[in-house]
Amino acid sequence: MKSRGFGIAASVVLLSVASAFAQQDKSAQSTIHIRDYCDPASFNAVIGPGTCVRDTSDGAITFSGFVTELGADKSVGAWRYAPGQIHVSQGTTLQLQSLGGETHTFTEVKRFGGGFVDFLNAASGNPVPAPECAQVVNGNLVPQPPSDKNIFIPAGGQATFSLEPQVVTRFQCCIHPWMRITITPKDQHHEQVH
Ligand SMILES: [Cu+2]
Repeated sequence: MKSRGFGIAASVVLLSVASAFAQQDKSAQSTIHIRDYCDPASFNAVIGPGTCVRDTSDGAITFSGFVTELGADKSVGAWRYAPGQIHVSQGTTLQLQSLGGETHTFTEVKRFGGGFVDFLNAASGNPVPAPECAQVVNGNLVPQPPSDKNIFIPAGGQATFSLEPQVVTRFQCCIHPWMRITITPKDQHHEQVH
């Protein structure tokens, strides 16, 4: 009798664990789109072949248009993570999907900063690189190698990122430093503080 009672209790525990997992599963994925609007002809002519690979049937921004907007705004709106801010449940996996034509990085940083391209850092007002993006060696920017927390995503590419629970995380592109996203846990207390 004793062992049967234990068996039932154990089954109940197992069932609630299973349903907790099922519940978590439902909200455990969040899709982040990585976007740009590069024009292959002009980007590849200026930066090099293969820099931009995309279908332009819904339009494109030329390299000179990109530079003009960057100069005026310190950012180019069409180069972005979408959304740029999310609240997630515990144990969420990010599904990263590039809808753009250039390579971007999805890099976890402690504080937002510049990336590893001098010109884009200067033009976007981020003179100091985030250390997770680049090291400065003899005055030159040396990109950090790809890793689990520094993911290089090619045009049209996909990747996943498992978030640590209960931690605010910040990600940026190490090429285009204005591409940023802040991810906040849903039950974070500081939401109620202000
Ligand atoms: Cu980028």
